[in-house]
Amino acid sequence: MHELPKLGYAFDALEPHIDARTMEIHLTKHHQAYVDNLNKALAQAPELAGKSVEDLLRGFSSVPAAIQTAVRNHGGGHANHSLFWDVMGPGGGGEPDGDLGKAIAGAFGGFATLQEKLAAAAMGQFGSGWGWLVVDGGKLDVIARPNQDSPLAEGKTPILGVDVWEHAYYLNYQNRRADYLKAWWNTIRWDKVAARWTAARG
Ligand code: MN3
Repeated sequence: MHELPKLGYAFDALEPHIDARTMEIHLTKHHQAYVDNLNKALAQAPELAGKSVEDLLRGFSSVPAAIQTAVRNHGGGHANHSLFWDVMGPGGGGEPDGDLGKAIAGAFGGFATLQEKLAAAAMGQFGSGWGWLVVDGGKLDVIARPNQDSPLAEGKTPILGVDVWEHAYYLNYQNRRADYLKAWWNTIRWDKVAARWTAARG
């Protein structure tokens, strides 16, 4: 059975950038629903028991057709949100340094350009979806994907992602997605992103 991850910080720890009420509803209602619906679907495929949600998505083409849509939506939702909570935290923000900082400079020219590209991708995502910084063939790239479509299902490894479903920001920002995106950078734990970058390169 898949389970909701423990948030490593309090619901109000990301204020004023993300408010406590949004965090609580987002984790305990939205994310919980993805977990519950994933478990419901997987009850029909006992051969997949014990696989991590990341492995399910990486091996998406071998998921039985009858539950592919559920794994894509709810498995994707579970994996995406688990990453999202992990790469944010109190004391976040600032700029990436070390190997990741160098890689960002090499791929995009600098951190400011990465911020512009990710904001543009996330703003350009019509309706619900995510903006992602991914590792694709060992290289960094910025993409947007609709709904809960996980980059893992197309062979890319996400190391940073921003949820642009309205449930992620509407209470505090209403229609101002750009303001939410700008504030979100202040929550990023670059040490967590750097660890994912190192792991993704093998
Ligand atoms: Mn969400």
